Amino acid sequence: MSRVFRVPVAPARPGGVGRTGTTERLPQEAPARAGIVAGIMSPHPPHLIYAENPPQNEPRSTGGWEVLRWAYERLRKRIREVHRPDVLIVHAPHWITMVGHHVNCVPNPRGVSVEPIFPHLFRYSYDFRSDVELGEAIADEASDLGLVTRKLRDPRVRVDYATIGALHLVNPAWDIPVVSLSANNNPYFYSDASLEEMEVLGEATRRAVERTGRRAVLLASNSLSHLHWHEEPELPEDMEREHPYNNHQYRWDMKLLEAIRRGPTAPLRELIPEHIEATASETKAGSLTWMLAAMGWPQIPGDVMGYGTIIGTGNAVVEWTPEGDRRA
Ligand code: 2X7
Ligand code: FE2
Repeated sequence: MSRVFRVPVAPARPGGVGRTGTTERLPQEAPARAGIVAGIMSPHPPHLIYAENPPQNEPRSTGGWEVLRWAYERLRKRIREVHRPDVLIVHAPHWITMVGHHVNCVPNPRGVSVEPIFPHLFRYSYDFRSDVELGEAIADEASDLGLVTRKLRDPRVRVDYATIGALHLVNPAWDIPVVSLSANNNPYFYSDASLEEMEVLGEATRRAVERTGRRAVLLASNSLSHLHWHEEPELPEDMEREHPYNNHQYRWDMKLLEAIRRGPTAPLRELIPEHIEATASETKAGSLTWMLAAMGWPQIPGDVMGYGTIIGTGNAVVEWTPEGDRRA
């Protein structure tokens, strides 16, 4: 059993991660380092899950958006074989809390998550374990640093589709415990109004991960350029209709992604708000800034594993590995 995780235990696969979050290492493996071992930009559009036809999602499809889904397939392998985290910490733009930063401290969230605009694509039954001890530690550290925070305890609150979407796409087995953070956001905020607070939330996250000795992977669950069609093709996965909303949006996504690929991350501090201003980017909700801040704005490039549009919005799967530990 992992030395840090304390929820009830279910059988674990050799060298893998058990249903309720236990991690069994193969005997020859070196002990895993604690801390934030990777940050992933993990976009959540419901189309990606719809296209995959997992058993948890009711609607059925004939596929679509393969290039992004193949990027997620490669990422899943890296999560299992290289990062091997105790916990996934996800910040998601569609759990909007107008007052304060909320942390889901419900031990076993379960229910059906429905995408309100695309309910015909996403009606997903979820059932997962929270790492409550770490969630509470993040909320406490954030509070100590001056943020308004709240620990969600009500199991009746439905988990939003951006949290479920990113978690499914990164780990469809759902066998790694989760900490889910809300986006303290307001549609009337200016484009970069909440980003400063995300630096603080990032710092609080890092402190809590280190204090509790977790090995954590962070997920920034956001799309990039965010203008999208208001009409859907009759077959939602008709790829003939899928392309960038316009070239301006696409060029700005490429500008951001080229800077990410070049590294280091520090210049992104200025570029992210400019990209938001130019493209109505979903990074406005702060997920990406939170994640990079938690990693201490590392001096490394990000690995852009894939990019594609979804109803015209820009989406990239990107991995940062702060230790520079890119085995396999
Ligand atoms: O939430 C989303 C998104 N971010 C992008 C595209 C389509 C649907 O939902
Ligand atoms: Fe979204």
